[in-house]
Amino acid sequence: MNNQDLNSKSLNRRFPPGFLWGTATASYQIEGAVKADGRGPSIWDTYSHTPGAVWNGDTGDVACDHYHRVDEDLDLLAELGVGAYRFSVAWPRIQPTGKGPANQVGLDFYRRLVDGLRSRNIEPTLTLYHWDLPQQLEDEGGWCVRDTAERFAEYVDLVARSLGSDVERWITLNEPWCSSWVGYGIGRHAPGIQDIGMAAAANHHLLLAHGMALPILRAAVPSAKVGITLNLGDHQPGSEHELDVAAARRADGNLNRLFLEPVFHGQYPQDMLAHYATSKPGFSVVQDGDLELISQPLDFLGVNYYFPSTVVDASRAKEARVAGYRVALTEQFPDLHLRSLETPGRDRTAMDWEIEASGLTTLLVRIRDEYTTVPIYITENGAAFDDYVDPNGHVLDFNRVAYLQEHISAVHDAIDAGVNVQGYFVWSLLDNFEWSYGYSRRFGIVWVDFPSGTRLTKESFRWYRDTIQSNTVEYATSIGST
Ligand code: IFM
Repeated sequence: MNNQDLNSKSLNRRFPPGFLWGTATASYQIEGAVKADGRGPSIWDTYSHTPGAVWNGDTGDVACDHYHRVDEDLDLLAELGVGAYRFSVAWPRIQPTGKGPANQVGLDFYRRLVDGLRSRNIEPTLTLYHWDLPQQLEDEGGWCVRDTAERFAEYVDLVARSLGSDVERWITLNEPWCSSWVGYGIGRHAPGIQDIGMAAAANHHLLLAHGMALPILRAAVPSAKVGITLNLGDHQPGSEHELDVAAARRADGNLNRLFLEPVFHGQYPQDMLAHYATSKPGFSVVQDGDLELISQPLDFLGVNYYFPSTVVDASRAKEARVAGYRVALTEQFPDLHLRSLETPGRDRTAMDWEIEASGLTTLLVRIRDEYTTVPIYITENGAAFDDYVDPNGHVLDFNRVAYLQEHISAVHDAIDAGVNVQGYFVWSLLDNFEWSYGYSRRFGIVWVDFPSGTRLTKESFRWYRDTIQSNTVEYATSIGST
């Protein structure tokens, strides 16, 4: 198709009645108050206070001070008009050392949040683990040891009994790939360990924790809708060369199939088991019965999508350069023996992530075809840009509006293709602590002035509010003329 074949048309696309619109945050990224009311230290407190670990030496000590501004943030959610809010519970607020009885004051905070949501007709969607492992458990081996999965199950029981049926949806884990491979494999997240064998063991123990939590949640809250949130991507080979196709398959194995296959098919992918066979302890930690636990039925799958990837085999970087790509000089995971390509002409976010919404549609269709037909919620999608408050006091983040519009349209494309997507959550409500990037990357649809904590709604907030109200997304697309 050439340019003359293209007609630009504006379409309004309606979402199914009851489609759930939401927004998401996570405890360590917004709460602050790290020493308040008996909260214990987490691995992210330790990591962020390690010199050189986080940009500018930023920490989550204060963050958005959400712990003290929860009512103001609830009012923002009401103004936005969302049907659901996804937040996470900080394990060290509930069990300061990761074990033992519940710290009631910690539970009270989340009770107040849940009640505040319900009184505003917003459905709570609760993530039980968004990376803030109690430091004490890390000192005893962290996710590399089986015991942490057992401790997680006990913690889940405490939270489930306390908040019970007032929480609509329960998400066991957020992005276990990041906890395991980024936290233990390359050390760019807490606890900052660089050991591929430990990362593989953490991968399994995180999924085991998910599996152990499921019957506990179902027993404590029979009405609970329970799922897991995975960060997934669409990996394309830079060419049809068999080495590049194999490289894309390895990248897909590490990010996607190491999680989707055990959760939905009760097995780890054979090619990945072979790939990590010499990394110890690695997947040798898997015990009889674990995969049965991990693959118990779910009520939904949470999908976090941000960007697609194009890769070639590391040995073919030169050919890719000749073909016009910019090629990464190094890779996060040398053992995968691949190089990422920058697709010429594709825009990028402030995270340097390529913007390509069709990757989300491709991914969703593939999940339906290869893994599951349970309802899917896009539990995170959004973008960081170099926002600023203009002289009139506005944040006119039209680039974020465009990003959201394209990606919500891509979700609609998936629904049109028959994928059972039932909701979408923007990441994130607030600018917040973006892990090793500290406060240098802003994902919020609400600006946060970090020195004062003042909130200011951005243009994207108003655009998303209108989208929710109309239950449609308007977008300009190029459609081939016939
Ligand atoms: O900020 C994170 C979030 O905690 C997990 N998913 C990706 C987001 C953007 O990097």
